[in-house]
Amino acid sequence: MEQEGPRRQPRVAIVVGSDSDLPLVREAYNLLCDCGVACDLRVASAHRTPEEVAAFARSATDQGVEVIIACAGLAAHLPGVIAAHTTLPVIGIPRVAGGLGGMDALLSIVQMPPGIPVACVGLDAARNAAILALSILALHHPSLRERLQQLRAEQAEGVRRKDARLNEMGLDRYLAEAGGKRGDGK
Ligand code: RP5
Repeated sequence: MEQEGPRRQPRVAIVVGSDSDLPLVREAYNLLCDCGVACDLRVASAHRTPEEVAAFARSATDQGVEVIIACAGLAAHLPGVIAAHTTLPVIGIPRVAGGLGGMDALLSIVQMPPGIPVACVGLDAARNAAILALSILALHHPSLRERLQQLRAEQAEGVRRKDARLNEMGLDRYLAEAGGKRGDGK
């Protein structure tokens, strides 16, 4: 028999290395809030405010946080440093910033040395970070499992709508109407 999940509200913390990362994580924040997840937002830098990062990560479990999303650009050690101070799952979002087009942040997050792993979504992939956090939370919060299924169903319906519209309008009219807005999966 399936076990009852905890009654408390699921909780995620989103940490950004700079306030310049905030526009990128807005979609993750909004999606999590829409799903009824309590979402703490912090600006804390692994190199500019290392003490705050460590204090946040060490206290996160006691604060009821179940998953941490950490976004940073350039030499993006924030997710790894947070993971060093907590056993909670940490999802890194490598942000495209600076002259290397995000490759620096991507490798900093994905290439964690053995022992302290972090999950890594694609470049700027804030929505995927939120969905992955929901999947982890859904292990103990059955209502989020249903919400994830609903999100997938809506996504699939969006693709079907586009397919029908394409076949109704033809390629040129479809592209003119879409005006470059493509690939959001909605
Ligand atoms: C990283 O450096 C931050 O996460 C940000 O993505 C990048 C640039 O920071 P700012 O110079 O905009 O504060 O630490």
